[in-house]
Amino acid sequence: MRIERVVAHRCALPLVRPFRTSFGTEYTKDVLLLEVTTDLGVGWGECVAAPDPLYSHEFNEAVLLVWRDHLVPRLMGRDLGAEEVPALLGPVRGHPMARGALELAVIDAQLRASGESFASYLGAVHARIPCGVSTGIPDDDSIDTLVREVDGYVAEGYRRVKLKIQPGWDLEPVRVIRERHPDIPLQVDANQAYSRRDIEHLSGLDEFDLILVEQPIHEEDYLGHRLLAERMRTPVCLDESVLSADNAESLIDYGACEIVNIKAGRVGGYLSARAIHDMAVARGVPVWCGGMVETGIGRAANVALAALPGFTLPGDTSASSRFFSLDVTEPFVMDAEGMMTVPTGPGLGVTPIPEVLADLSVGSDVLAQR
Ligand code: NPG
Repeated sequence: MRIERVVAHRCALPLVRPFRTSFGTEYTKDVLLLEVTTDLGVGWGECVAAPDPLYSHEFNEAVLLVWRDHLVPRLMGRDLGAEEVPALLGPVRGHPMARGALELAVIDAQLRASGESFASYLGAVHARIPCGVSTGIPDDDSIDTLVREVDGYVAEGYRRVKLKIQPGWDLEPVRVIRERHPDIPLQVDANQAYSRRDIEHLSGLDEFDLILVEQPIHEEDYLGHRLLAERMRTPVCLDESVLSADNAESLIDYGACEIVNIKAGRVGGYLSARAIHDMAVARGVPVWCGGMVETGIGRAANVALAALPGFTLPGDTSASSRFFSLDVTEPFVMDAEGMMTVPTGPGLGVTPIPEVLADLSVGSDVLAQR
């Protein structure tokens, strides 16, 4: 397969409600969709970077530059298969979200041409996956607002709820939600908002029967997470700290985490994500599929990944309607049982709807052309 043209589409999707975390608030989803045209056909990828480097160091303008000057040139002008992409991009350090999106688009092009689905290519074993939902911190800091939002998700049928926490917004909101929904599988995510000094305080979460506490402490503080894991009954899960299969294995062996959140963008793509999954399965460590407010392109890929056998916990794999009234693809829908169907069509099984893409696009850049 030869790459002939690479175009980045800059899109802005209004969110149905602001999404607030300990690192910022998003009102729109400003996303880069990558269209790779090859001699076999087109493939799509989605980059999970944001406009600002708040969740990680990556951000959209930097991604465009890294694609154009460092990553795409390594793939142009050669006959390649998708499996060669990680090695070809390997010499470039860092920028996992940029490389993951490019890899995804190349895989998609290859699979569309061969007729195989992305799920089958990854080794998926489930036709449907359970849907979890992530709730932001309410804009008005009101527990009543959180309660209304969570009640709505539970009524819709979500199988698991994740609450965002930060200092000053933790034990109380979690207590209220737990009392209203005694049986709902519940977990919390701090996005690194705490430190080792908060271990005793965080242990107060133990009484709420949570599935896990996600990335409570700074991503580089492995000892802090280990000390917390030793102190808490609730399993400690890592997100931002996990960058590759090797580092995930180290973190598990070190005792810094008992569960792993796998986000393909954060770890450099779906092949790396699958390698982390395989390592975790071999060690009996549960994994789940994280979300980064993806459009239908990234959501399709996540749903396929979440259908691998080791994804034993529900992921942040909500319906498109959780974030968007208008998605770039056909929307992903949750059924009455709180499940979502894994796409079976060639490649990702979905493509941007041209008119919708045109409506949501705020510009595009031709990054390479032969
Ligand atoms: O369901 O797609 C989703 C969002 C899940 O909470 C979620 N993602 O820290 O995990 C996170 C958070 C996030 C969103 C991080 C956007 C970065 C960007």
